[in-house]
Amino acid sequence: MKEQLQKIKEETQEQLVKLASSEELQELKIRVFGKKGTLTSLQKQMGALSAEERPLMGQIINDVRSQLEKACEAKLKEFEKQELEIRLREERIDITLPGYCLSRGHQHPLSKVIEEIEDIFIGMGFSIVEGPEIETDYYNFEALNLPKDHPARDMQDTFFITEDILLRTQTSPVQVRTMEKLVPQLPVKIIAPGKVFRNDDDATHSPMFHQVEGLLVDKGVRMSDLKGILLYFSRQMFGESREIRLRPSFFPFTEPSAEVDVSCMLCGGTGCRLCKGTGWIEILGSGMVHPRVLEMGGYDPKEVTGFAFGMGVERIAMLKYGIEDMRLLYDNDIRFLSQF
Ligand code: 2NL
Repeated sequence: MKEQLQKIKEETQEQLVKLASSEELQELKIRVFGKKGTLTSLQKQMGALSAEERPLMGQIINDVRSQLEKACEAKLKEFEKQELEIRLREERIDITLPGYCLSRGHQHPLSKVIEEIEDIFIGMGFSIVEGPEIETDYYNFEALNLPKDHPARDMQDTFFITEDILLRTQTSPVQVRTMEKLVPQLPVKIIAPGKVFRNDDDATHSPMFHQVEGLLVDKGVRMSDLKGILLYFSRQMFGESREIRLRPSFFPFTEPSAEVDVSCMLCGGTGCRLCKGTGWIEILGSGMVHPRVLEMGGYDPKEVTGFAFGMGVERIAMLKYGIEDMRLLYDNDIRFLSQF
């Protein structure tokens, strides 16, 4: 038995040296100390020994067992250290590597233009007001002096939801609502930006587009105030050297009415493809608020006067950035949008 024990000890020590991993060590431990392991089997044979031999043999086997266990333990520590070193080497994070470039989002060109317009008018003391996109016939037409038989009320231009409810065709209803709220306070000095809806869709029209309207109501407001404010706006928006001109026009909600041209931002007024040789580009519609509209807002047209104007944001954005096709503003092609 002693010889057998010696053999187990030597074999185990030999194998221990050759081990390549902690998994192999685990297998070896099972082969030696396991239920059917070599050392365990030897201990089981002790029953065949005499009563005198048994304690002595037991002692020797236990000594060998504890020696081998210690050796295994040492080997395990060695493997663990090795494996940790490998992992540290393989998983090391190089904090000097450059980071990934995150692509930052940015504003849509239309949002930028709306904010720019707002900022210019905020600088002149105007407040920003917003209102519902779904409106009543009253606020969208009636209160703006659009008689029942006016062509602008036609089904062809307006998205009706019911006979009395519709998608607003301009942001003027917001301004009427604001007058109602503020009356008799003065001045009413507001900018109303937002989405508007008209029933047409082609290369130059979208069924939804954006408008910014402005309204100033106070005692003694004159056409020259309108012209001064629009000249300042045009120069802020399109450059200090711009000039403007007012052309007589017609809107049901203003009298007199004027369309406003700005000297061409491409050629400076000498005539080019953009201004079709005229040197001027139309940017907005305006006028003195019609007395009936003031009345509908609750103000007395004998006491106060006002001017108003409205511009299409898409048109302003296209002129400012030289965009040729309005549909580019709605296609959401990031290659186009990221240029602004
Ligand atoms: C255009 C012309 C315009 C107005 C809008 C307005 C609003 C009130 C009273 C009177 Cl509450 N007028 N708005 C006035 C003149 C022109 O828009 O071509 N827009 C794109």
